[in-house]
Amino acid sequence: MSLQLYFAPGACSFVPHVLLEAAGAAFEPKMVKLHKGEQYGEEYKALNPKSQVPVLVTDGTAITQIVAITTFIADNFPAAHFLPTDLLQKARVLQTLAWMNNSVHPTFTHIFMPQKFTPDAAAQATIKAHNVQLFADQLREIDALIGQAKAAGGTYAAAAYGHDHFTALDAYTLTLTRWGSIAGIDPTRFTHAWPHIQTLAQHPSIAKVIERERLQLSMMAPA
Ligand SMILES: N[C@@H](CCC(=O)N[C@@H](CS)C(=O)NCC(=O)O)C(=O)O
Repeated sequence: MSLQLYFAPGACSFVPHVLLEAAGAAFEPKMVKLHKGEQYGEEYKALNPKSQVPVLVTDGTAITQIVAITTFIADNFPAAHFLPTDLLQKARVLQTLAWMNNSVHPTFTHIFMPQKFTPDAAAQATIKAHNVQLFADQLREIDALIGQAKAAGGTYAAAAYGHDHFTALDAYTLTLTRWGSIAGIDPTRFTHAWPHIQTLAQHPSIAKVIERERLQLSMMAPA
């Protein structure tokens, strides 16, 4: 199986990027420069007409959407235990992954790209400020999930659902909490998620992706 992952540094594509490394998959990382608008070029739009990363190309066929891509990776690399085999546990991991992707992630889009939602500059400032509050609440929910996983004696987020393995939930927690720091939400206030992310960043496969994407875990200026 040939695999190419189209990713942008620091974007949500970090989630499948880390899963592929953690699975030990042979894949070709293909960087897309979102700040240069490469996603709007005809070549990229032939791959993903929605002009977004990530895209996983497998044997010439493109798959989009994090939930679909990470499920595909989990199914192809079962030894990595990225999804539980128990159907109830699997549904609960997917319910939280879907929430991160369809609710938490778009909140940040309202902060980072308010111009997508209105051309009015004053309204953009209102949208941004409102969504910073929403995002902080959502990050608190994620923090509580990690707290639940740890209280259950687990190491990884999905331990909250009885599946103590590294999953897309951990990778997304890192990405969303890091994005919070871009929005001025201090990640150190998340007493479960912040230490969790720092530990994750030490794992060789995750460290490799952090290095390839040249990421800092927190974008807050040191106090
Ligand atoms: N629901 C989509 C979200 C993808 C998405 O929002 N990608 C962003 C980066 S995090 C993007 O490519 N944005 C480029 C743009 O909007 O121009 C997924 O799961 O793949």
